[in-house]
Amino acid sequence: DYTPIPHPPGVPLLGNIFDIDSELPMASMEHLADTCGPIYRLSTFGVSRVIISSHELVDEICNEERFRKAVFSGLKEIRNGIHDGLFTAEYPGEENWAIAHRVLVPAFGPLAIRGMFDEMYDIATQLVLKWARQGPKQPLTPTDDFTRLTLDTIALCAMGTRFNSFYHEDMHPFVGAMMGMLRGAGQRSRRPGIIRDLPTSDNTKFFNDIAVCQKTARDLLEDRRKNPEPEKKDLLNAMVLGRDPKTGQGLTDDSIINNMITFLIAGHETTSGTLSFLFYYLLKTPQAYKKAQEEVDTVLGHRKITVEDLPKLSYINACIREALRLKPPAPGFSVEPHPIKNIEDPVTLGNGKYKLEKGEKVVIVLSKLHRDPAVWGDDAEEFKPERMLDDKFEKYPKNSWKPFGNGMRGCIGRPFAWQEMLIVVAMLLQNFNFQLHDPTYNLRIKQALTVKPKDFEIRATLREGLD
Ligand code: MNH
Repeated sequence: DYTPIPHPPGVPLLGNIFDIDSELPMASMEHLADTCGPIYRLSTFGVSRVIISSHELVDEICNEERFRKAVFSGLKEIRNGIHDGLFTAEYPGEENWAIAHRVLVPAFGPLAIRGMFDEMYDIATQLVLKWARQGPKQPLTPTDDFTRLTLDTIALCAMGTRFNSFYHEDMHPFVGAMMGMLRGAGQRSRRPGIIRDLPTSDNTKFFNDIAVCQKTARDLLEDRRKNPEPEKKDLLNAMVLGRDPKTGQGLTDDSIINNMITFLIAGHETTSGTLSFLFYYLLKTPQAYKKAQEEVDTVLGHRKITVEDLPKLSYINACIREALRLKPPAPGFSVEPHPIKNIEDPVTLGNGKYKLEKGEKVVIVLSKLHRDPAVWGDDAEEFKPERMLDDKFEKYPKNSWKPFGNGMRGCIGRPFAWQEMLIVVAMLLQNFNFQLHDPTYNLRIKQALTVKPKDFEIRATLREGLD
C-alpha cells in the first residue's frame, strides 16, 4: 500500500497549467510546496512529474545507482542547439558525454583554473572601470553588468575571443543569438508539442538563432585549427588537442562546437545571478557586508589581488555559499529512474512510501531544499554567512546544499565560477562602497532558464585613498 502523492486538482486536458505562472514557474512550484508538502505531483498536457523539496527525499534521488539526470522540458529544447554537449547529453547512452567529460575534467581542474586568473582579472577590471566612471549618483544595474562580466570571461577563457560587452550597449551577435535560443527554448517548453513543429515565426527565429551560434562556434574552431596557438591554455585548446585517456579518441568537431556553446550557456547566467543575489543580500545585511569588506581590507589592503589571495577570502567564500543556498540561480534540476541500474518495479520514493508512475521525472526545488528546517534550523530564511564557514560547512549532511547539481552530472564549471566570483567580489568591495539605489527595494525575481533579481539597482562610490 502506497501513500498517495498530493496532486493539485487542475483542469481536464490541460492539467495543472493554471497552477503554474508561466513567467515564474519555479516560484509557483515553491508556493505549491508550502501547501502540498515536500512531495507532490503536477501534470500539464497529459505529462506528469513529481516535485520534491525535503532533504530526506532529495538525499534519496541523489543515489546515482537509482536515478540519473533527466533531460526534459527547457533542457530538451536547448538540446536542439547543443545536442549531446555535456549539459544536455542523455547519459548513459550518448557516449560523447563520457568522452568530453574525461577530456574536459582536467581543463576545469584547479591548476588549469589558476592559469585563467589573469584573464578573469582583466575582465573584472573592465567592470570596476565602468562603475568608477558612472559616479556615485548613477543607478547601476548590477545584473546586466555581471552578465557582461561573466559572458566576456567565459568567452575569453573558453574560446580565446573577446566580446567586449562593456564597450557596447548592444550585444555581440553570438550573445544575441544565444539569448534568443534560450528564450525560445523556454517558450517552446511551455507549449504543447504540435505547436513546436509548426513553421511559426517564433520557431523559425529559434532555429535561426541556433544556426548563428553553431556557425560562430564553427568559425572559431576552424580559425584555431588554421592558426594553432599551442601555448594557449583555454578550453578550446583543451578540446582541440585533448585525447580521451580511456579510448585515445579526440572530440569530434560537432562535439567541440556543442560544448563551446554549452560553456557560454551554462557558464554566464548562473554566475551572474549568484553575484547579483550576493550583492542584494550583502546590502540587506550590513553586518555581513562590513565583515566582507574588512576581510578584503585585511587580505588585500590597497594592492592588486593575486591568485594566492583567493584561499584567504574565507568570509567572502562563505557569503557566496550562503547566497547560493538562499537563491540558487539554477533553481532546480531533474532526475529519472536510472534506465539500466534501477531495476525497481514500481519505482518508489520515501523509502518505499510513494509510487512513481512509469516514465515520471522528479524535479528538485533547490530553494526549498536549502531551507529545510531539519538541516538549516529556524533561521533558514536569514542570510548568515557564518553558518557557511568551512568548519560548519563540512558538517552539514550530504546532499543538503546542491546548487551545482548532483554527482557525475553536477557542474563541471564550479571551480571556474568560484574563482571568477571571488576575484570580482573582492575587487568591487576593495574599490567601492555600495548602497541600494532604492533603500526600500525588496527582492523580486525574473526567471528564464535561471533566476535573477528583477529591477535591482545599486549605487557605487569610489573609496577614499584607493586608485
Ligand atoms: Mn554549471 C551543470 C549550476 C557555473 C558549466 N551547473 C550544472 C548543473 C547545475 C549548475 C545545477 C546541473 C544541471 C542539471 O542537473 O541539469 N553552474 C551552476 C552554478 C554556477 C555554474 C550555480 C555558477 C555559480 N557551469 C558554470 C560555469 C560553467 C558551467 C562557469 C562553464 C564554464 N554546468 C556546466 C556544465 C554542466 C553544468 C558543462 C553540465 C555538466 C555535465 O552534465 O556533464
